[in-house]
Amino acid sequence: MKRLLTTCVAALMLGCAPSEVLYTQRVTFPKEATAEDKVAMAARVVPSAEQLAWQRLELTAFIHFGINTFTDNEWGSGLESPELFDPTALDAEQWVLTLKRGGFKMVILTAKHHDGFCLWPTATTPHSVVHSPWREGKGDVVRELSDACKKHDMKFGLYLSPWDRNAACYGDSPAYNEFFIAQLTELLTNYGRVDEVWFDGACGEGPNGKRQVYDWPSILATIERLQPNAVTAIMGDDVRWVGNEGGRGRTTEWSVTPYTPKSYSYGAASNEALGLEEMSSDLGSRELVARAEGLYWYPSEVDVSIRPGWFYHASQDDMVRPLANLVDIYFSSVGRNSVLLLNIPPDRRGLIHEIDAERIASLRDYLDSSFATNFVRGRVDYWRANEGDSRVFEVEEGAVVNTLLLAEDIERGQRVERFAVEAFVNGKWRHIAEGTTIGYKRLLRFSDCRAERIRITINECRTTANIADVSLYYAEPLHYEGQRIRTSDVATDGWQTVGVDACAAIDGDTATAWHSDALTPLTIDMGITHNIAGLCYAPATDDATGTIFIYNAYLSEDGNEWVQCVEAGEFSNIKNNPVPYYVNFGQSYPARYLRIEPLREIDDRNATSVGEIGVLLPR
Ligand code: FUL
Repeated sequence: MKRLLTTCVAALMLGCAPSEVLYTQRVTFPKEATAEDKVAMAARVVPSAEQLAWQRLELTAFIHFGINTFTDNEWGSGLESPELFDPTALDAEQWVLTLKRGGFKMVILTAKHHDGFCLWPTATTPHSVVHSPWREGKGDVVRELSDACKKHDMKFGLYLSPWDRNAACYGDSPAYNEFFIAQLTELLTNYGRVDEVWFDGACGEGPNGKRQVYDWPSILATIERLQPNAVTAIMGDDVRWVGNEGGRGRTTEWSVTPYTPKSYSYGAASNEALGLEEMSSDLGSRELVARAEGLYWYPSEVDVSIRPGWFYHASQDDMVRPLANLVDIYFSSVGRNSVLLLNIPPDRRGLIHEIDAERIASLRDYLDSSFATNFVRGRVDYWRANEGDSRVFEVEEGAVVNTLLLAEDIERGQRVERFAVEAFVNGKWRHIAEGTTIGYKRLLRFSDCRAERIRITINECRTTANIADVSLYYAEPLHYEGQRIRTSDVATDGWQTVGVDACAAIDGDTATAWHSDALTPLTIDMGITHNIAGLCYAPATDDATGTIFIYNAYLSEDGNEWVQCVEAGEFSNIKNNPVPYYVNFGQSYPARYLRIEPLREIDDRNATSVGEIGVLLPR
């Protein structure tokens, strides 16, 4: 975490204009600054040393592991018994070695998720591994993972959920702040070096829930005191959430942005004044910079899971992302000026599942072979490029290329706003690609091309740009036919909806959806009786309005007498991660009819939508 340096740092650096002034991590505009002045200053905001080291990791891994692994939930209620936590073969070295094989440089563990269960023997609450049967209550997952990281030279980070559904003091703001800081202090004191601290912004309390006012200045000061080299993510001020959990960075991704960290006292007001949210498509254009009062180096982190859920669910073993999808995610995260934070959740044994392990190893092999040979001949940099400048690069004779890598020297700021790429083929220049921002790294894919030369033109930039890398590669095209998403174990042909016309909810296609402008129950008649052990709910993909958050579910054999199989169930993280949810009832029931009754919509709107609803059979 780099402190808020309000002062500017004069830097005399190789290749820089002698008087070039750089602003580390933050700049506040003088009152009289014009739009042009602001853009010129934007070009000189640079990362802190910690942010730069973090950016260079490129591939980092999340480990979501905890009580949810044993209850099959995505968000625990906080009422789970610690007795449930009992991995049979936990081996943190297997995690680290598997991730190393995949090329990951850091691993971030959910030391505490929203359910409040602590994976280390904390003195702050009995709700921890101490009261679990695992290693007879003497185990410590944080210790085992930090030891494995040290042994195998892997960086180590911690996720500590601010929202805590178990802590009795949550909502009593001073008491919980003290409790939270005590937990943080244990984690940052007892396990050696910590490189990233991840504070999730999620909170599902709803309008009548507990309201906690976090003491962010004290929380961030604790990290600064105990782990000054760590970056703080999401609610912290070093690393910004990209704004989705689907693996997508923006094609225009500015690390220099007026978007203010939410943990700052003035963050909410400043973002509101500019109309900014983490999800906004524009976080750094000239227009925005002109309206801002200051800027931050606040780079994007793309967090996404290798499976639909963040926690391991055996029912998702056949939904591990295929290689082609992981490669697309790599190109749309690392290749779009972001760090990829890929979640690989250990199973109930406490091991990374064989399928996930194989998948990340093949990702590594694919990336290694794709980026093994750079076909640009001679110098591969382009220093001091001004607006409108072009430079030609020679390509190895006979090489077929389809991937371009560009990188700015971000130690001198992020400057390029628009560029074009041409290839000289058969005696003619051909336009092959174009883009907006570059930043730390930009990867562009284009059709196979036997270029003799390529020409890079910087069409627009904030000031003289410094391109540190221009490389060309050949990456084997992969065919991705889309992941098969199973939403029902029973074929839905012949099903009907009762009372409402909602065939889009049972047509076997998650891309079509049924929408209602009220909290409307949906009843399905499956035509014949099956033994039903669970349900699947896929949210609408065309419009999130109406996505169910809390619901009841009922089954019936005859459509008159109903058994309630879920009471106030929760599709926990569906707002951030709108994927199909699979709910096991814990027992099976003979039923011909299924009814889902929405109780709360994700944003408390009076609406319901269903992309697809299906049933699960006993396994
Ligand atoms: C979200 C959480 O609610 C999910 O459970 C997960 O931890 C993800 C990384 O962040 O906001």
